[in-house]
Amino acid sequence: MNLLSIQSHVAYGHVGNASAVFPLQRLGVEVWAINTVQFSNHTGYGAWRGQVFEASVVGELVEGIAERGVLPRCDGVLSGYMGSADIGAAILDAVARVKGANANATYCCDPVIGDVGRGIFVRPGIPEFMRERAVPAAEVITPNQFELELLSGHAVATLQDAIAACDALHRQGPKVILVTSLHVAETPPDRIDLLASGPDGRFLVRTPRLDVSLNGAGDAIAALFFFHVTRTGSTAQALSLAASSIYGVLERTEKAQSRELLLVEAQEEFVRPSRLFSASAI
Ligand code: PXL
Repeated sequence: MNLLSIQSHVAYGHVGNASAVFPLQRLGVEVWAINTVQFSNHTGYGAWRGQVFEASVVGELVEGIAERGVLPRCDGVLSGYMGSADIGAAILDAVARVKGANANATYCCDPVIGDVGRGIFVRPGIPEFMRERAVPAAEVITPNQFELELLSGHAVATLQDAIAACDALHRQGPKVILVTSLHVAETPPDRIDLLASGPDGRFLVRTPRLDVSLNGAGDAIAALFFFHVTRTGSTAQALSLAASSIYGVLERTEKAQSRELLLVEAQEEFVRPSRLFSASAI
């Protein structure tokens, strides 16, 4: 499988492409990585150095890849943290270009906007861009609970609310939705839910809640879910495998009390998760 991944990059630690690329490679994917920003570290530290790239860089790199004649072999595009709405537009141009070369290619948009507790952490214009342009262009989206609420305009307090919010987003285009972390009335305090909704149904995975405060887990889970759903065509299986792999990485990260995901140390989790959580139909 060949995937074009257009995301942020950090020199130190694991968010954006620095979180998504290695798990995909470990699973045998050829990743064509285009970086939208290059920062020293993720923005969750409060301070960072580096730059947001010009939007034209994305188009230029896609053009260079196209000149190699390989775009028809691109199976999908994955996007995450966009840096600016201009970059978002360049990403959608790249998606259109890939789909023009391979009609079977799909687009997975991780609508990175913010998180419960932290609020919005992207530049002004990005939330609107995600809602109005990126989500309608995507076959697969992977919002967290905060992003699900913001994109759908539905408050999500119960599982039924989450399902209604997903249905509202399905009506805008995406066939498959993964809600990467959900804590609703039904969720026991020591658990975390992941909800996936696709043509084969709606599924839930409930895992123990770990005591970690991290950035970048959503980026890795989006990449894993997109890979597995593309490979298997099964929303249920993709949810189970992506959730299990991330759980294994997070458990290892918690044990080590690391502030960054231990993606490299826990790499076996991508291939053979040490604990398999199966997805229940809901
Ligand atoms: O995990 C999302 C993300 C991606 N890219 C950068 C970030 C963050 C979250 O903090 O700072 C640069």
